[in-house]
Amino acid sequence: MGLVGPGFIAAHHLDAVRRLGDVEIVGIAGSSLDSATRRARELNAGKAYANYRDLLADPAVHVVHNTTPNYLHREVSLAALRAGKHVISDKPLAASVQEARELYEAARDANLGHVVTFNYRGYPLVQQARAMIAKGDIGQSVFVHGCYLQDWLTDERAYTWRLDPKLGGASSALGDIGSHWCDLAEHVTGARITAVLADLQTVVPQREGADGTRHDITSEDLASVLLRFDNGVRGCVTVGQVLPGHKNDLRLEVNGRDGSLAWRQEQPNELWIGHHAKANAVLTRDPSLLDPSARAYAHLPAGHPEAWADAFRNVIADAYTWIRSGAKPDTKPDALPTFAHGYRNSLLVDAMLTSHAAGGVWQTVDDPL
Ligand code: SOE
Repeated sequence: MGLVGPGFIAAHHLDAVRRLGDVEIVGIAGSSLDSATRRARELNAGKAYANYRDLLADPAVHVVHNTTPNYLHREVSLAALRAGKHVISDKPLAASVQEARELYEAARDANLGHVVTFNYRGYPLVQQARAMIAKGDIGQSVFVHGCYLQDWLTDERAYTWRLDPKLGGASSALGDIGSHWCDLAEHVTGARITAVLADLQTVVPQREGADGTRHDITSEDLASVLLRFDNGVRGCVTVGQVLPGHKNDLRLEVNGRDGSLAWRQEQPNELWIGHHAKANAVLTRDPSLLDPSARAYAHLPAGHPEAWADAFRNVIADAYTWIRSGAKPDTKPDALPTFAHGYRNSLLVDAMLTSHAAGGVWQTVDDPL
């Protein structure tokens, strides 16, 4: 494999690949040979390329991990596909719906592996919830709700390229982490969001970069969204990155006519099971108690501190399983998120932005897939 964009999330991609133990890390490309050389040494990531095109030209590289900033996702992933490389891209797939559609169609037509790392699918108890809902354990789903709350942007001196529409795309909180929640909600329930009503806010309208530059912020750092799913299911989600005390607090709850399931990323080894006519229960990540699809992801003992990294590893493992099987539509592991899911996700976020821009009205979600 080769990696382009050796920033924050690159270390997690490389860690996940190392956990597989059977994928060679050939090298990395960054914004310059100097930065690639420094990061290749820091990350123990093979050789450094002067630019990503040199990496794509290397016949030893068969799979490209795209961990560049959002505005470079289209350019790098498209070039990689055209060079005949399988692509594993961090989310979001692209900085806009138009770019996401172009990448999805290029990947679909290229017969290559194309993955977007919606890594929260990789937790065993997320797959357990998916399996239980699919088996009818909680009856017909009625309500899907939750949140994804963080506080790393609370301080107005916190500034990142994600907040610059030219670099991060038009959305911030929704595109960065609301995307994870929406992907998980659809994946776990098997239902699809058909309409959204969004109320967005920029709590911190001005920020000061590390260099003292003042930035006017136009993207949302707080969002409340009503959801309508197909088959009549309703939902709501709150997403924010300026909420003190919440570090990486993704929560998903599904209420059915016969029971409820709730999972929190900050307590990933527990799945709460609610009942109206008998005692509630908490399922722990004990492989002997799990559905086979969940047990396959339970590599580490329950409560192990590396649950986040192990979940990331699971998605990357499925990606290489798919690539090694020829990356055909019928050989894709069920839980593996592809460019199709990345494109779908961009349509959801775009509909939320459109809903809010129209004053907070119900906005249907295009469903071309
Ligand atoms: C910042 O919000 C961030 O690093 C996201 O970009 C990741 O996708 C998420 O998994 C954790 O938080």
